[in-house]
Amino acid sequence: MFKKVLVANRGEIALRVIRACRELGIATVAVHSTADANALHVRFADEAVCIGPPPSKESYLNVPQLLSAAEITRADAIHPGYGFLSENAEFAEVCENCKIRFIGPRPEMLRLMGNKVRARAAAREAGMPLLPGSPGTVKDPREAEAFAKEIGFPVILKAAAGGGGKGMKIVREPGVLAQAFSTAQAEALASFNNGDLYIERYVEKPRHIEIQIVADEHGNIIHLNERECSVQRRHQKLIEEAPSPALTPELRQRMGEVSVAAMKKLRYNNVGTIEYLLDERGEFYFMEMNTRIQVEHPVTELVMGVDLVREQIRMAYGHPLRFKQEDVQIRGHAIECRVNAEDPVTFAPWPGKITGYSVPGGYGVRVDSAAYENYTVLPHYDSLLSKLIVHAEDRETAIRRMQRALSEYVVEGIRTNIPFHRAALAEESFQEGNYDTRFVERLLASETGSRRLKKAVEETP
Ligand code: MV4
Repeated sequence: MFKKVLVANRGEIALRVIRACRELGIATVAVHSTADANALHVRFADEAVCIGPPPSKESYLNVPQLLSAAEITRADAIHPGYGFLSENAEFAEVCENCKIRFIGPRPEMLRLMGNKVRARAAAREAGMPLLPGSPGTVKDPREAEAFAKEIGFPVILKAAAGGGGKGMKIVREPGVLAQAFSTAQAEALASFNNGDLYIERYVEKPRHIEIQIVADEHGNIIHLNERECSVQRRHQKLIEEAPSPALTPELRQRMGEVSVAAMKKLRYNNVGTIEYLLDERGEFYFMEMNTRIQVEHPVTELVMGVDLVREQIRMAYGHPLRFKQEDVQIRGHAIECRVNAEDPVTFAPWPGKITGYSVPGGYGVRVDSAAYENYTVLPHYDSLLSKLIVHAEDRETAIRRMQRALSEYVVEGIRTNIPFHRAALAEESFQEGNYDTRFVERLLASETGSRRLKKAVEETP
């Protein structure tokens, strides 16, 4: 096994990786910015190296500093967590050139999935269903108009280098397509330094369903079923659950089988997630693939009984998968609420010092967090404070358990979105499992939703 892993991340995911390493008997190296000197990941690791000032560009994204830290401490692998350098093919390549194993897929795989046009073509060849759209990059507004005519309106323009919702433009009528093309191209160029666009039929009220893939270095590939991630605001997921209330056992099996067959064709390795849109007719379409461990991986861990980070590290070392598809099955239901340091009504980030802190616990409750009393939430990084995850025998019990856990959670000194979660879980559409990607928008616009949110804000100490 690896002797020492450097964790190129911070916050709860750095802790999550350090915990997995400790259980595997692997020594750990934390890296941190000057602002994170008192962070929990620094305290829980065996060693720590300061890699620069607070801005991510100069610390957690600083490749030379990270590699120096790995070399000085003689780490034999780097775990990138999520975000930061986790999907950066150049970083993965530099690691391998320095004889340090990158815990993730091969660099070519990161490169392939990082370009959404190439990923889409590869997905089609590998047999995954796609929405009607351009087979490659759309060069100019005239070509876009020709495709739109073929596909039919509404259509969506997406950036090849985008992903996670950045650089998308919905177009509902022919008259505004050329203008939308120019705007999307300019935005893509400014954000990603790549103005390439592609076009697809637009699905009005989709659900976001993603399939978890686990693939070893020997060609063994299985799926761990789906996560439902439709509760989002501005492409930031807020609540995830597994299994999805929208899937029948037949559809679940089909999505899993199509995904595994495609991953075998592409010779995918390590953990990954295939993101699908599910339309109102129950048809699913490949959107993109995430080549990293994801924030919401715990809901899969709880319902499938698999420690995903441990398996990820074992597979990166070269160990074969320890179970087959028929060995894993769904047990009960899990829900995750992302607790952010932000205003519960405006969603504006709310960094600051946590003056009082008490976490929920009890049967079926898991809290993945790097927060503690007197910890200061920094303005330099994302506002995820904690992931509150519950597991229960069925969905109704899981919702009740989450409501109970949310009511126990005390965070003083800063604002959090705990009141939002209380309002969301009280929604009839959520309780019925009858929601889509417009859920948050509808909650905030509705009389009952906004009243519940206001009440939850008042009732949250
Ligand atoms: C779409 C779509 C509708 N039709 N593509 C947003 C993130 C990116 N991964 C894909 N996204 C979408 N692509 C077509 N052809 C709607 C979205 C979308 C969305 C997807 C998943 C979860 C939340 C979303 C919120 C708005 C739009």
